[in-house]
Amino acid sequence: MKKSIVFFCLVLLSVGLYAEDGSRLWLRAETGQNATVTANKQSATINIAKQELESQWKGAPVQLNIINNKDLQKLGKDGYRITGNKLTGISILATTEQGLLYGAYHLLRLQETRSDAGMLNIAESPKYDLRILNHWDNLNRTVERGYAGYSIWRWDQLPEQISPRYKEYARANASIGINATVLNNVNATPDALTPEFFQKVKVIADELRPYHIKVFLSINFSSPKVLGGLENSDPLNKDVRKWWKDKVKEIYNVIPDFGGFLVKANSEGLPGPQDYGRTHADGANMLAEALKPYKGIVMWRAFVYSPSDQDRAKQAFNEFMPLDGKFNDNVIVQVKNGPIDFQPREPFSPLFGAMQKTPLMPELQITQEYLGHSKQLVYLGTQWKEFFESDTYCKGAGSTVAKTTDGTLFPHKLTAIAGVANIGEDANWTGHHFGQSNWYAFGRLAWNHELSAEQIADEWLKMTFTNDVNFLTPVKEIMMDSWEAMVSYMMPLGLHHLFAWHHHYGPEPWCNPPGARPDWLPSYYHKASTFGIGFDRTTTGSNAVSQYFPPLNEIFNNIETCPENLLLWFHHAPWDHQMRGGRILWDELCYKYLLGVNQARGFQKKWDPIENLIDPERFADVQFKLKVQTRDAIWWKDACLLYFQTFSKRPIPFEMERPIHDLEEMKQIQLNLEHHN
Ligand code: GCV
Repeated sequence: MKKSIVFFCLVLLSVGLYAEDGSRLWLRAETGQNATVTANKQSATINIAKQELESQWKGAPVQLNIINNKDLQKLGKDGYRITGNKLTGISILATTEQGLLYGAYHLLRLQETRSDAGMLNIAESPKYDLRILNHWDNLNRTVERGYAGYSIWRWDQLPEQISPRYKEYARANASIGINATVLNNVNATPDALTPEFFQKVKVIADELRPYHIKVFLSINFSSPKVLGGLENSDPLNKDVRKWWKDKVKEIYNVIPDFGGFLVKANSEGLPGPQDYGRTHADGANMLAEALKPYKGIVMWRAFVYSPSDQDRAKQAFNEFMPLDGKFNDNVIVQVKNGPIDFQPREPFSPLFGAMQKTPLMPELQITQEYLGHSKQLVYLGTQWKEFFESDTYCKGAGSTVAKTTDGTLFPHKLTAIAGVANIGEDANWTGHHFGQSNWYAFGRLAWNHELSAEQIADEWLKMTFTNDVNFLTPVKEIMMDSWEAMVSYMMPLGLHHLFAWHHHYGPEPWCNPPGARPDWLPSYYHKASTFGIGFDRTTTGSNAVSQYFPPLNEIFNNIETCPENLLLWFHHAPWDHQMRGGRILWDELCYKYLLGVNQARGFQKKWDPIENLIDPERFADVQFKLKVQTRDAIWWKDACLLYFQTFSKRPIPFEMERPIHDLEEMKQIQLNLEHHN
């Protein structure tokens, strides 16, 4: 009797211990190893590196040494060397404490991915100096375009109460090399600059500091007027300039290693220097001057457009190119990967490569605003690799976007990259278990954009789930195909912005509510007519192609040479346009939508057989979401094809699956997803 109770308790305990909610992310190594680890210096950061290794490393003793020699200096302040062998002993060497921390996480990653055998001789340094997350978290804890619950920043409890999540967040970021974070939404309120708020920020900064993560804030350009009671917020007004200097001093008194400001100005209705007839450079330089004595920086966003006759895709380039070279040296211009807005597929923004006298930092979107929210499995490593490897031709062939921003082609003082975070209070942090892979991939690519998307997926799967090859092979295939599949069932061939305007999840190519801004409506982008479909950005259209360097401008301009995956981005093509594979455009469009749907179905087929290889909780969660993904892929296909068919007036090719919905039925769907949440 007693024995059975003990057994029952043990079962309960093990279920409790191993219940899987995804909260441990990719940091699931066994603890309690008691490895021998020594260090030649002490600090909070080195102690973390030591403790991580002591509790997880299963090999011979590890030495952590700070050494200042030329070889290590070449690796920069975040770089490190790992030498030795897990059977005889390992040395991690760096010039700084953070170098040792990154080296420790590297060694543990090798162990967890079974790559730690043999003699190690590793030298690493990051491609970008600043690897920063942008949280679009509001002070009331809602998250703009966030799909993982409320903000992890508990502003209501701070500064008194400290959530254990802050440390876990810092640890996860440090483990992939992320070294900075912007805590609040770029759609910022002046309240983020009050003394009370700084006390809350200070507590978070104190929690993140040992993990070498710097804290930044987004600011509202009107703060001097709204918060300070000044007459205006004109950047050339000396009272305004003084207000910012005083404000910055106040921040640094509380947080001495504060990073600086992220600014969205004169964009989507937010205030900015243009309200006073000044330029973006005037605004950015005013803030840069205030931050300079403290080594703070300004990240000024180039995401600007306004409803006008000018193609939205051209506007940022036209506004920022004349300002090239006019920014202070502690300003960096933050540019979204594409010229519109994180669409499923965009060409790279033409500012990359063109703006040569100003450092630019790419902004990627980790949160899946336009890529299925946290309902769909879409691995973005492949999308970001396409972006990094795109050739701008600014200095001849091979001038990739990566090289224009990482200091290779233009040696600026600052190099940086930002990712819009997908993190929230959900137990699994990102809403979808596979959303974690995008957070992970952002960190790894920010460290080294030359890693392949496949290697990153492989690492993440091994650390997050299992090293079992029967799991890894099919699931890696799902991840590697997932982005392109989603492009196919949502917006193939360069189509973009076909979303319902308020929630950006489902299809509404017909969307046209009274009084809406034209440049927020799908018809502005797809321009479907009885003649054809697509946005004419050629020399005879909006001429956006001219913003790219030769020969790319000519390649994009010519319908015969334009890559077919961007055809309808650059061309308004007739429905019977002959595609390279032999089909006419309409048939190809039908084929692509169906291909995407079939791939989504394939993901379900690949997922189900791995049931016994991982825990039942995460298996079932992902299985359920893959069902939703396939269902919604069919919704996208039917809605778009039935709608575009009203223009093409052609049949769905007879050998292809027929729509299972009616257009009117599709138009009735109203998702109850909050705008901006
Ligand atoms: C933070 C898009 C999003 C907005 C976002 C904006 C931006 O328009 O829909 O929610 O606002 O981009 O990047 O500033």
